[in-house]
Amino acid sequence: MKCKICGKNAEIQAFGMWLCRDCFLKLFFRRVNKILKKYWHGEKIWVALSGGKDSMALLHYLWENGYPVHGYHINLGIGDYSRSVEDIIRSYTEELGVELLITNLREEYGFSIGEIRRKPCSACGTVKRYLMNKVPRENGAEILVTGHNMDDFLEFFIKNMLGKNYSWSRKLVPYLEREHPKLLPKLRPFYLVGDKEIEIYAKLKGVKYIKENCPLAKLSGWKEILYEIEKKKKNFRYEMILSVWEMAYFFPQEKREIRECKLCGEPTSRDICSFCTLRMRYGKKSTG
Ligand code: Q46
Ligand code: ZN
Repeated sequence: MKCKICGKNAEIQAFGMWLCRDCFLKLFFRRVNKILKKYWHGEKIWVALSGGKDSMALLHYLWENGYPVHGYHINLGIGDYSRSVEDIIRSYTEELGVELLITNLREEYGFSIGEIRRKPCSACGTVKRYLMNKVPRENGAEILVTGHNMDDFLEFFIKNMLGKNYSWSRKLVPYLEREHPKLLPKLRPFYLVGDKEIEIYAKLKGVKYIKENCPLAKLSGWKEILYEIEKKKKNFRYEMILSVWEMAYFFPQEKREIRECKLCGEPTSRDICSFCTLRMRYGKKSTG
């Protein structure tokens, strides 16, 4: 096979065509850079690192392209899985020379996700939203960058439509502005690239990441369906995400008054934030 762009030998099938290594990397860069160029204006970046391919590939991309990047990881306390994740993040950030900050949920707040029997993923979401905003902000972050990718957003979009949670789709955009002085703006540079493209990028660049999924993860199967459609409709995912991006602004914005939690002072729409509620139930009672 010949590369569709330069005519050299092609070994990669991505972006709806056969490509050589260099042309693949150029196209990947173009899509990620499109988002960064539009929404990044020199702020200090903190990447939320889960240890998976997306966040680790993002860390590599930002590091290689000279962004002022720092890493933040939460050890969620999900048995051996969390130990392996922390090890790989520590060694990879050290290899790249990127500053890393880690919060150990059990040691610092007295509970872990592995101990929560009822809906651990919902508690995990609360913990991540809270700490990923609070800890980097307190350490000088001006923007929080996550590895959520095109396929994640397409999956969220389908689920929101089927569940009639239309207003949730308002958030399915590459950049979320600061809603409160204590809430970091959020940027998703992988908005225009999906699992497949990131996996190829990670392989070509030798990115280190954890291959197993979290043992508590339940896969919905929607991503496989998207890839099945793409076998028949070239560029389906890319065209779809461009529509979601435009469409998201038409959905009604959720009206919520943001105040400060009476216990910890972090932004919330209630008197006591969901994180403090979790902590009171499972962990240390102090607010320190
Ligand atoms: S939410 Fe659930 Fe994930 Fe948390 S407990 Fe594991 S699967 S890590 S994205
Ligand atoms: Zn609180």
